Amino acid sequence: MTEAVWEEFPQIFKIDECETLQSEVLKNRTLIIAANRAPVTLVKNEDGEIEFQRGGGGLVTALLGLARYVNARWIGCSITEEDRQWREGVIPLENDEGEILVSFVSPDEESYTDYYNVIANPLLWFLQHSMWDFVRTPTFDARTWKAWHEGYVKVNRLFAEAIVRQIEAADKPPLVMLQDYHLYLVPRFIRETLGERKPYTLTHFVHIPWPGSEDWGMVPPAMRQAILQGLCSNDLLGFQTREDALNFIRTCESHLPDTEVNFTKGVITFHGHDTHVRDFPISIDVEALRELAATDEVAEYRRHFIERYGDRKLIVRVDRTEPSKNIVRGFAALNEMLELYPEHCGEVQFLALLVPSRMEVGEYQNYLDEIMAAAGRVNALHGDSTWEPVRVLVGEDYPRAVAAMQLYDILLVNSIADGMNLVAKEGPTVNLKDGVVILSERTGARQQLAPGALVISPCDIYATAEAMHRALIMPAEERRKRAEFLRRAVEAEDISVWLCWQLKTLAELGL
Ligand code: GDG
Repeated sequence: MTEAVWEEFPQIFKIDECETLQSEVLKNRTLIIAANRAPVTLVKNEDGEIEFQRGGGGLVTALLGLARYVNARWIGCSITEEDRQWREGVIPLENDEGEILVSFVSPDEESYTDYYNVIANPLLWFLQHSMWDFVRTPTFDARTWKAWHEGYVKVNRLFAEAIVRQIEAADKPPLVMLQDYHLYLVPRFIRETLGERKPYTLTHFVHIPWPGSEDWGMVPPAMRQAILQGLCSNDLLGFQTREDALNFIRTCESHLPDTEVNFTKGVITFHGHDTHVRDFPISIDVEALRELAATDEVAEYRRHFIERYGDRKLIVRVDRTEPSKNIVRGFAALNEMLELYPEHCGEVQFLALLVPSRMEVGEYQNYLDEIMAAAGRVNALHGDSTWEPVRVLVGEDYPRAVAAMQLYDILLVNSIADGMNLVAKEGPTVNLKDGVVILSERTGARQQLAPGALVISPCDIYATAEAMHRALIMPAEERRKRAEFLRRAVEAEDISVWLCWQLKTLAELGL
């Protein structure tokens, strides 16, 4: 690592510059956000009335923040009966800063299952996270094609119809901000319906990796081309990293006939329409996270962890129970580290905080079983009556996860593939111990954080074990410098920067 790493971080956008951008770009616009998930969770109270809770997370906070400047609507897909009943309503923003209209598209249950549980997850998710095993998966059988036409295409059409209605009703040219891999076909359906009849701008941000064109070559041409044509109907298309953006352009060059691509300018021209392709690395709401980290609830968990694990060095991971997060190899790396360096036996504690995820998908149920078995193996091989090297805590508890992130000596992020990985940004933001981050080179976060982290290749269990050992014996000064780099890198580009880059790009391109 060179000294250049420790240079000052330029603050990319000042807060007031960001606010000016938001109000300037949005002042003559209507804003329409569309994402699979709405920014609210609806629950029935004791009187049978539906109440809402605003969703957490930086993305919701940042996008809802835009509603301060503009008439805004968020369209999501109904998931529960309460969503279906509610259909549409106004959500007030925090601190009385306006409101946002939230509405749902409501596919029938079977269409939703086909769209979400057959095509989006696992098919697209698995493809984009390099999780296919080509000898056995994927298979595109009659069931898959039915799910495509009667699920994915149908739900994308429902979203497009809902957005078109809003564009038609708008008194100012709408800016439509589409989110993620659930909605790849929506932009094309919108353009096919509206043509040039009304002015509007379509942007789309893809939160997950975009693999190389060879991987897309395994998707049947009709499906592949529908996805690429869909995305090439956007005006501005954002990815997490430069490599994802370049991979997308390459995929269009290889698989979308009649396309012109310009790698230098980041422009794809398809049937006379220009799509500008950029990377906008997503981030976290630093201030909100630090506020949460300072609460009594988090402090209580912190006390509990300190009491329970005493002076042991903590290796922490925080993930959904998601195969792409590579949890099993993480335990294998701990096992290898304890075999190579037995002096750490009894001195370290691996704490895995896992949030159950997509349990209705078979692969995910099996993966949770594999995780528990792998943890049990390490404990059986190395543990004794006084020390259990791995503790797995399964459950949804964000304050508990934040407390663990405050206390790690090592944060392990070893994903096989990850669009960004927000845990890699949250950890250094709240950590109190100059902890070391071991970071997979296949996370989007490595684009910004690599110089401060110990970067590993996710399948290389030996390198991961060596990185754990290196972190455990690292001199305090190096730990401090690395932790400071990571902290400042995240502070300099938090979630508001993600949003401002997109708005600035729209302004510069005159979109
Ligand atoms: C997708 C992409 C991309 C942790 N425990 C709980 C909880 N968390 C928080 C984490 C973090 C978030 O959930 C998970 O975000 P990640 O980025 O790590 O991973 P994905 O869920 O796969 O997110 C990813 C992201 O989208 C944004 O674009 O970075 O690459 O895969 O903030 O701390 N949240 C709640 N309860 C918990 O117990 N609610």
